Amino acid sequence: MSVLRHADGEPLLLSVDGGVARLTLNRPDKLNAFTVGLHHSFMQALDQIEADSRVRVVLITGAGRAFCAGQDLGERDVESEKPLDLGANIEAFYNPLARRLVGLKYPLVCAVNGVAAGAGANLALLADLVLAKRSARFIQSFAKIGLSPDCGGTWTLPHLVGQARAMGLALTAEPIDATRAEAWGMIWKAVDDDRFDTEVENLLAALATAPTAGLVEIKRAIRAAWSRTLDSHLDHERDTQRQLGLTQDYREGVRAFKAKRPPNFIGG
Ligand code: T3D
Repeated sequence: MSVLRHADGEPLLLSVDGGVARLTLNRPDKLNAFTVGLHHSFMQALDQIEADSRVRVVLITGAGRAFCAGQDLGERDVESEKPLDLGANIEAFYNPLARRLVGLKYPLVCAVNGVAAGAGANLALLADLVLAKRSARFIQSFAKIGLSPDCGGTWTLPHLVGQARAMGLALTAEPIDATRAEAWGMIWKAVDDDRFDTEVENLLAALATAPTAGLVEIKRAIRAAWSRTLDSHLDHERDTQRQLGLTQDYREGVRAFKAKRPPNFIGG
């Protein structure tokens, strides 16, 4: 395993092994809440991941009992008379982060190992696949502190669960547990706590040995669908299939099927 950065006190850990880039939010005492330092580390880690040709899938998870409690409120001096420009923080950190995560070429998996609140909840909802421990909760905490969801939450929530449920979650800040989040289509799977690590590893191993070029096009097409008509999307699907039909992995997949043997995909 190659550990690119892994030092005590680092707010974010990154390792790359077996095609999987693992990002671990690492401020467990503060439930992995976002600080400026964590944001900077995140951007550097994404630079490293994007430059690493070994990577075929990206994982984000949290250290300790939480996934992420959103913005570290300790960084906000609400006693000072000086006005706070939260928009500047969103512009500098959360929006670039959201855009980079959504734009990642390879499948992005979030393993929600515990509570995900505020921007932490919405960070998870940007992933292509979200697995959550059954004991985990998602909380749109913003309404409790006079804010409105960020990190894409007012976009992802209605797309994922519909307006009524999005409104309910955001206006009340009621926690939703992982079982219900799965039932509502907000996440891919709620997994029993004792099976969670195994399920996450199985999923990562499957994605890291899958025909990567195909997965890249699948996520691109599904994400692009939100802003396209069916008619133009049919053209996109034709072009994608033409391109994928030229890959070694397509030939390998069909050969393996015909030979009744497991495929050995190279990723392109
Ligand atoms: O400011 C901007 O830039 C705008 C952008 C905003 C984005 C946002 O994310 S706004 C929303 C911010 N997040 C929240 O409002 C969530 C606050 N946290 C909570 O509501 C609860 O902690 C949880 C429901 C997430 C978990 O509750 P519980 O009972 O399991 O844990 P706890 O005891 O509340 O927290 C444990 C520790 O983590 C505690 O520290 P301590 O007392 O042991 O030293 C707590 O203060 C700390 N912690 C939890 N969340 C945050 C935090 N510290 C700083 N910021 C946090 N967000």
